[in-house]
Amino acid sequence: MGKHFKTRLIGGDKNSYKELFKRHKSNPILTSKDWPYPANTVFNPAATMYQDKVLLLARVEDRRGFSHFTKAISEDGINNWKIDECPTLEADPENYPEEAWGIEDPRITWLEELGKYAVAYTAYSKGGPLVCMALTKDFVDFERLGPIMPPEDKDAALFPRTINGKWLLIHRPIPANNDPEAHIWVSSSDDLKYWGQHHTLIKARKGGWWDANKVGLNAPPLETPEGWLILYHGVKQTAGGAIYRLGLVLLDLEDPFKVIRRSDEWIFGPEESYEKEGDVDDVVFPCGWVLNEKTGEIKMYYGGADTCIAMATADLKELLEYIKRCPAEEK
Ligand code: BMA
Repeated sequence: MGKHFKTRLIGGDKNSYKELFKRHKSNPILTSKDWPYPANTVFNPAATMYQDKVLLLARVEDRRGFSHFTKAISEDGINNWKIDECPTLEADPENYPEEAWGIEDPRITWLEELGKYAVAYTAYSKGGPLVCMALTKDFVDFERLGPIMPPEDKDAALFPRTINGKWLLIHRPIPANNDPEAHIWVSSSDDLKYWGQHHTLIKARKGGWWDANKVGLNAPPLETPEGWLILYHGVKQTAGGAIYRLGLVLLDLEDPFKVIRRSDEWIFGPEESYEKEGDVDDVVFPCGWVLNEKTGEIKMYYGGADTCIAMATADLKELLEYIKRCPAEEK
């Protein structure tokens, strides 16, 4: 039996893959039709628990093509969303010129040590996308820290606690030398504003791989007893366009600069019509997941085809069993 056959996802039938994440039957759970004001699309939401409810910070694109964030709160994370009547966090190009063409793809991390939530997001500057950060206690008032990574850089999220005295940020710079390869990096900081110790963490593969040439973080790192669970996307360029799919990585708990395991196969990809057809076809793009500590259920919130918001659930134990069977990262 080949090496790959030992680690692949096997489903109940001999010819089906196992579904680690199961789509909710009422997907898409939120679309622009649910919005209290006109919007082109709502997608790529950040997610966190806030006052025992699920809070999504959705990316909302207007008809200029610019994005802002609006929060939606629900008790069960599926129904009865209470959506802000107007944008929750808007680009402010007069004071923050890097936000000239909007703000995109937020990721929320609760920072127990500061008693605040950190929102890492992409600002679309005239010099290209870059990473910005804002802090908030209530998702009403936001304290902007400004740009923390220069262009081109996006897909950033903070680890929830300091490790060896440092804050850690995952992000994805794009090389400026026309090199098509974009890898996931990790950097450290004492104060959340000035970053260093830059290190390539997860490299895009090459050739025929589903995650060849371009990878990026999706949901913020999830702390588990086995290590930090990382959800990332790979972008495969095909004759029919790009396909955005998701994979898993496990990082060492006390040294997150070290990859322990990485899935060879994608674990989730565009299959349903709301993932395959929209403003950008063939995209599943989560920016957040929430774990129910009691049941071990993870709710992953994602954008479908850059147009709507969908949700899929997984069992943390199953994800860990799977990733622990995956190959150790080759050096
Ligand atoms: C990425 C990000 C996402 C988007 C995806 C597919 O580069 O900009 O916001 O969902 O492309 O268009």
